[in-house]
Amino acid sequence: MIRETNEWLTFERRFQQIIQLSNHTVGQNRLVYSPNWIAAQSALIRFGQQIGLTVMVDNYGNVYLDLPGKDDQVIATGSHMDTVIDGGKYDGLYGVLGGLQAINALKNRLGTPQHTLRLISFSEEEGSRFNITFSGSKYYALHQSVTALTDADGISFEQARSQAVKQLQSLPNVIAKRPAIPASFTELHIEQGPRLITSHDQIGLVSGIVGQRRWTVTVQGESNHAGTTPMNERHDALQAAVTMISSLNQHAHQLSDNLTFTVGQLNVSPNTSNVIPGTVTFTIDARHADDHVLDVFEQSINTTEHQLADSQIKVHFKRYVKDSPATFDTTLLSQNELIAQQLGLTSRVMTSGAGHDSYVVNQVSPTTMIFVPSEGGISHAPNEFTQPADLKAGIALLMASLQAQAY
Ligand code: HGY
Ligand code: MN
Ligand code: MN
Ligand code: MN
Repeated sequence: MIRETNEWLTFERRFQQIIQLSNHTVGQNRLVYSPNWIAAQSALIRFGQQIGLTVMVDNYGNVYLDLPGKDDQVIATGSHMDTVIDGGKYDGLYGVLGGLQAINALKNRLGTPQHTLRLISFSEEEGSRFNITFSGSKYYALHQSVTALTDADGISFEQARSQAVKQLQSLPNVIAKRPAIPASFTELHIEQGPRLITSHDQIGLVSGIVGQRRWTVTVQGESNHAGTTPMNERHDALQAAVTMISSLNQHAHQLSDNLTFTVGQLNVSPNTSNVIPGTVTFTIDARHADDHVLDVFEQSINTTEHQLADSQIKVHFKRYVKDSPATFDTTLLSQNELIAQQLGLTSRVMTSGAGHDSYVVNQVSPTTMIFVPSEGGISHAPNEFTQPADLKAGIALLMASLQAQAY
């Protein structure tokens, strides 16, 4: 287990340092390539160099900290550094600093491993600044690049990326490089849901991830005067959006209890109290373990436009995420199940309702995830919290799993 000595205090110190760097109005705010994000990745590079790891940064700002082994096979762990807006403290960051802690502890106890141990801090996972998810792990694992995208302020992905990467790659003793894919990848992450707390298990061993699709929807009506336009002569984009959203919500419930349907973002234009909204844009996030259910739901999205009473209202859907359900490596999972028992940790096998970089790395390398409980099942919110004892248990299991693979 992680000793109560300065090792744990070091983890907490590193954790607090990065949390301080990223506090927003109420929660964490480390949008990819933002100053907070650059400061956090720079702090991680410093932490890695302080313990003698070699540091690589690739052209998307993924940070790689290596403990070189006797041969060049790589056993990797890691997670992501970006957050949602006003997010929690643990989503992503726990897996990055927990992975560093595990590698640091193994180095202290066992010295040079047979295989290289790598910590990866992926640049972006959430899709909370640009309309794309997993851009960092897709660049590393799939060699995929991002096409032209701009954020809400009109800043291009390319401009934000090149400026931020230039800063990181110009730090002392940083090698500008995208290393090869690993022989295995294990991501330590909070569950972000209520199941471990409900079942009173300390550890979640993740067998796979549900399918996920995201759309941006544009509803085009006609702006007009709020006081002089008769109710039967309006083309109110917001009323149309509300009608569509509530009928889609109803349809999602009818299709399956396990189909999650979320409208997280909604913008009204011109967003003025005495003007009938002319344009409304909103997002849809839909997830389910069965791609067929998502297909049926997607068909219903396309038909809601025709259900609108006002034919003058135009609706445009643009899907920007379509990820099918994924199954993780069973050998790594069974190995972790055994190790958890040996460590006296209670565990359960489960799927993930949240997306993760592991979804991408799993396409090229044997991958598994280790979950720890989220108090109250809360995540993507400032009161996201995990008990220190649970944080330690997750790191101890990760450490033993990496030791079994790399030494
Ligand atoms: O949205 C998700 O599922 C993840 O937290 N990015
Ligand atoms: Mn995450
Ligand atoms: Mn997240
Ligand atoms: Mn993730």
